[in-house]
Amino acid sequence: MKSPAITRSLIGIVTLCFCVVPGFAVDAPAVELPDPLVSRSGVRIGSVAQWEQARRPELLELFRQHVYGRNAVERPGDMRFEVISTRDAFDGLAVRRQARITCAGPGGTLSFPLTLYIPKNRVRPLGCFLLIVNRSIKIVLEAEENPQPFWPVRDLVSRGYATAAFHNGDVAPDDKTDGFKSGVFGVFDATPGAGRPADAWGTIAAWSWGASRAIDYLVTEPALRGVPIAVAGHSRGGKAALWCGAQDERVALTISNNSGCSGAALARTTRGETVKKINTNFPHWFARAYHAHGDDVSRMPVDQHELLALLAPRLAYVASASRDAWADPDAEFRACVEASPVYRLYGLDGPGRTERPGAAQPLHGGAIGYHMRDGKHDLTVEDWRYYMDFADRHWRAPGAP
Ligand code: GTR
Repeated sequence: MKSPAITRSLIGIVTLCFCVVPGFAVDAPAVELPDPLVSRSGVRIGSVAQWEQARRPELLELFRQHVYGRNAVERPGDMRFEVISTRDAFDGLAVRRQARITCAGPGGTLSFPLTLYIPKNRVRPLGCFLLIVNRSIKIVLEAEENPQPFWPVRDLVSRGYATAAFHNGDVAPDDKTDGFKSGVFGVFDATPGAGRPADAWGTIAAWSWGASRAIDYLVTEPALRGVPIAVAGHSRGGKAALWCGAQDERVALTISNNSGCSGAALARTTRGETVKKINTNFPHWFARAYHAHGDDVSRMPVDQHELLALLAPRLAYVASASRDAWADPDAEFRACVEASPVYRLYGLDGPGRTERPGAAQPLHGGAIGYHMRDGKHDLTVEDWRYYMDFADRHWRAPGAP
């Protein structure tokens, strides 16, 4: 527990941040946020070693216990990859590989497809964007003949990036009536259905797990050797991308597109979707323990800026949309600001300023990228351009083509 003195000084600091920092709306609620650099026992974290050895594992564990749940399995012992087909795509701009990832567990077998495009215009791709697709599966299946802005593969490979995608429903169904019987739950959960522990993993964690299994395959692909991997997701897919990046340190850049509540948006300050609403509408997304926090989020031992902090010192990117009040752009941006002290431990900057920029003013100078896109809740070509600009800045060697 925090001592009263620490609590008082935290209130002071947070109040100062919320009321004095220019650009923060004065009507923003003056709430106390948990400090990513103060451990549960009240120890102030002042070094990378303390962060990595004590506080980071503590926060990961708190997110498991209280929010996303504990995975029933990490990398399964019995897992195999098959390349089903390889051919040219986009008029020879890229090679398309169709892979299949198969895992076996006590409840049977889970097998899901992964579609990968590798650009042919470079010796080595600049990076590889792995997208968790939470909309129509046609986005993946018809990426060439009926391309959607949600996954603009031609744009990505034209700029020298590899990109891969899988459909979330192939790993675990987005279905509150399923009772955790299908997909990865049916294969690996020891106690399916009603007997699940309060910290058993929810569906968001299952999709994050799927992204990590996709990375298991991607790192075996010779054309991607040494290539940095980004994990991206939109909305519920963005929540899953963040939880994947927080746990899986192979992820060099984690992209949250309009992830909102239980993604990048601070639970304590949101004026959009709340913990209570999300658990009522999507009771299968999180650990059952998370439901208990709906009535008083101020008692949660974590908030979402600490999820972003778990990505440090790796790159992070949070994007909002101007007409997406449900995801609350202010609460998303403020989480970036409040995660920054952890990046500073590594000598890195967060988004680089404390005032949320307006539309079309991307912040790409620090280790946490941010932009506001004019428009509604969506993942668009404009968003992707900003993600590639940010990746170019960090991954393209100076002076290189
Ligand atoms: C909404 C949900 C959000 C977000 C969104 C989406 O209905 O309230 O948290 O996840 O769905 O995934 O598009």
